[in-house]
Amino acid sequence: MRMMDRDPDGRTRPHTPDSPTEIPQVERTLQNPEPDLLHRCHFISTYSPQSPRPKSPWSRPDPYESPEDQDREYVGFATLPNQIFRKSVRKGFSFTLMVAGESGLGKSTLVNSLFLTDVYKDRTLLNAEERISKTVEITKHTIGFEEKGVKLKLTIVDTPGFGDAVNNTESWKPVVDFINCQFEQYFRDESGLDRKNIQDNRVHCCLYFISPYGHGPVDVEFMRALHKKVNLLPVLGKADCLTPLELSQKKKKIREEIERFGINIYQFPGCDSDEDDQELKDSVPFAVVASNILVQIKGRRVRGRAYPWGVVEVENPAHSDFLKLRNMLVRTHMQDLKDVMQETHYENYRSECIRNMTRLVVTEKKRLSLLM
Ligand SMILES: Nc1nc2c(ncn2[C@@H]2O[C@H](COP(=O)(O)OP(=O)(O)OP(=O)(O)O)[C@@H](O)[C@H]2O)c(=O)[nH]1
Ligand SMILES: [Mg+2]
Repeated sequence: MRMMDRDPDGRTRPHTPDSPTEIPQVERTLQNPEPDLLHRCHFISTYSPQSPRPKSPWSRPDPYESPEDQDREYVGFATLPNQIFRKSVRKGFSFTLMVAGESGLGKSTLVNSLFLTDVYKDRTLLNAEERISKTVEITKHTIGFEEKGVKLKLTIVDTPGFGDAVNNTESWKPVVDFINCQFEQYFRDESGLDRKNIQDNRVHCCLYFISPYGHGPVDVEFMRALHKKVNLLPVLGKADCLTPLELSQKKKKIREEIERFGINIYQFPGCDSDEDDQELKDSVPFAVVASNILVQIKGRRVRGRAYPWGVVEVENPAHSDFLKLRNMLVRTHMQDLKDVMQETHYENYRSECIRNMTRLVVTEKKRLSLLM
């Protein structure tokens, strides 16, 4: 194996395993093509649909390429991140996203919009509008994506919305049970003999939908039941129902209540700069608009909601925080969400399990010693 690269002037420097061309620039090419749901409408829009090209965190893949490095001698461990990168790409990535909240707030529609695919395409329903129907039980859909050679296995956990029953207390219970069940399964598997083929279905993030028309004690109760078990991100569904002023007032009120009721939502650890981080924090709860319909505006096809007075474009930052949410989930914080799940939520579950098991063993020992 060649370990050293030779510069044109003959000096050697540590071999960098990846060439820049191998580094994926995340640019979407769909494996699952868009369902052709074209609705023809013509409205004026100044918005350009091109979202900025995703930035690679590996913008300098060769850590020894700068001219000032050429005169120095190195051992070569600055290539370690590249080695991890190569291994991760080979293995592929997985992510499990859950949606929860009141019924009819657009949870199922949003997950379809987020990943530019039809999560529910296996359903045999009549037309595009009916493709997503009311969610009546917790469902899991797994989709495989590939972008620029990077594989992602995405699992969507859709939960039935609450609010239809007369009594909505403990509506969070099935959702919490589901999260616990995944932890339990993982705990059992990782304590077993065959740890190579563990199916990891633990939930990395839960988008909790809050109604634009008003929120109440059930939302607080629901979020408090979830916040110590999962990375909780509140979102304001159907944000097109609010004016910009109403929206900012509503967001402020929700942030205050989250603080007042001691709800621990997912904390952004900081990404490219603290400014980005602050912007994300100020956007909570993300105000989202979702649609499964493609609308034609001045020759462009965009995901949107067509009203008699105009079109709400899902991916237009002036219309909703949809892009901010998706960028955060996919481009900037996916790995952190996974780390926090593993290091905080799962670790809490695991230590609680071990404490309970130890307690049981001690009690049993005491009981046996009394019998003797
Ligand atoms: N105005 C508006 N309507 C939306 C939006 N997103 C979805 N809808 C509509 O709201 C209705 C309910 O959407 P769903 O995605 O089924 O809602 P849900 O939260 O999954 O509902 P449950 O499965 O009953 O919990 C559908 O008619 C959608 O077209 C949105 O952002 N704005
Ligand atoms: Mg649904």
